Amino acid sequence: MERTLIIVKPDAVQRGLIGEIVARFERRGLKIVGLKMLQIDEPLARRHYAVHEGKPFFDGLIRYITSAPVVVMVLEGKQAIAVARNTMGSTRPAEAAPGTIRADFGVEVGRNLVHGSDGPETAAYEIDLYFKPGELLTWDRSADPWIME
Ligand code: DAT
Ligand code: MG
Repeated sequence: MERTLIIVKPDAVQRGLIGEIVARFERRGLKIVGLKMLQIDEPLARRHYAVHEGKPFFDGLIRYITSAPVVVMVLEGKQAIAVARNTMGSTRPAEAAPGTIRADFGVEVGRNLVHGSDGPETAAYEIDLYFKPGELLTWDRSADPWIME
């Protein structure tokens, strides 16, 4: 089992797409084990996007992610990181596959609606940024045998 950190970004919250986006991950079969709404402040944004520091889009990225509330959640499942990433679609919505969140709701890389961890180490780092261990739930979902063999 893997866990991944998802952020429903400020543009998606402002556009009233929280439910739509959460539903897509839920329907896919990923299990929600943590979920909350918050507004990311600049220090947290800088820690989250530390790997992008110094890139030309960094300042705009920090302004964007701190500009309004977000919904953060931890999803669990087999290959949860890859499954969440392909539910989201490519970083650039214009190049994302139809049916993905970024393609269905976005056009620009700077307003791409959703974040998902890109690997196991990143996921562990990012989950720790937003959730205390006690905020993540271990629970049996009755639909699990109908989603996973
Ligand atoms: P992803 O969010 O798909 O993991 P990433 O980690 O490469 O993509 O970049 C983080 C975010 O930074 C991305 O969601 C949008 C923004 N970004 C990336 N490349 C960019 C670029 N060339 N111009 C503007 N924003 C960019
Ligand atoms: Mg990334």
